[in-house]
Amino acid sequence: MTYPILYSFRRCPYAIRARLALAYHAIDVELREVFLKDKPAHMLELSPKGSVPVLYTSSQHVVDESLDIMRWAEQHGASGRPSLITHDVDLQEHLIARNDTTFKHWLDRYKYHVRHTEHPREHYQAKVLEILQELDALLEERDFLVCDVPQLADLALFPFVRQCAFSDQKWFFEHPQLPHLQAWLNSWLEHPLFKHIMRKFEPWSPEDEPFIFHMPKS
Ligand SMILES: N[C@@H](CCC(=O)N[C@@H](CS)C(=O)NCC(=O)O)C(=O)O
Repeated sequence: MTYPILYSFRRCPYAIRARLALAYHAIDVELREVFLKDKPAHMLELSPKGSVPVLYTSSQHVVDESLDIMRWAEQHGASGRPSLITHDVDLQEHLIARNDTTFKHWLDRYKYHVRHTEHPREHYQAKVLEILQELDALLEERDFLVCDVPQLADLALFPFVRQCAFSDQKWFFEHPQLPHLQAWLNSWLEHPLFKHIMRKFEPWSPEDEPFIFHMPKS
């Protein structure tokens, strides 16, 4: 049996969302952990832009955008779990697009404020807070961002909210205006699928035996 190959980097939020979607749909992959400073030649042949994650499917298609990998997983699921695209697609698209543009922009400046001296750290923190508060307001009404069951938007945003929270855990987890988002983040951090996909692996090299990363089947 041939498995799709996934070039991934454990801590990358884009790779985390891709691995989460693959795990949710119980799709086993040949995992190749990438050392970003020394990217494998095969990965660069497949996708010269050089970002992770990259999925090389068993039918030899290259999927090199994390959201496309998530959508590919929707089509190739083996878990019998419900689709992640059943509710309010417009809201999901809006949340994901804003996450990947505006939120990511301010998150990078908040995390690396030492390099972005145009504004003090508090300015960047206030910018991320505006969006975090909007997410919190959504969660006041329901268990997940879009409805009462997990959707693609939850999996897609979670690694970025996690990164933001971990930039200053005390500030995030004690912030009085983010109670619902704190609970939502905690439930993802404790989720067995997240724990599974965050296992640590050595960077792959071409001499290695294929490592098949099996996803939980129920
Ligand atoms: N739009 C891409 C972004 C992926 C991305 O930027 N990944 C980062 C790691 S978190 C990367 O590979 N950067 C290239 C590098 O660091 O050399 C996606 O959604 O897959």
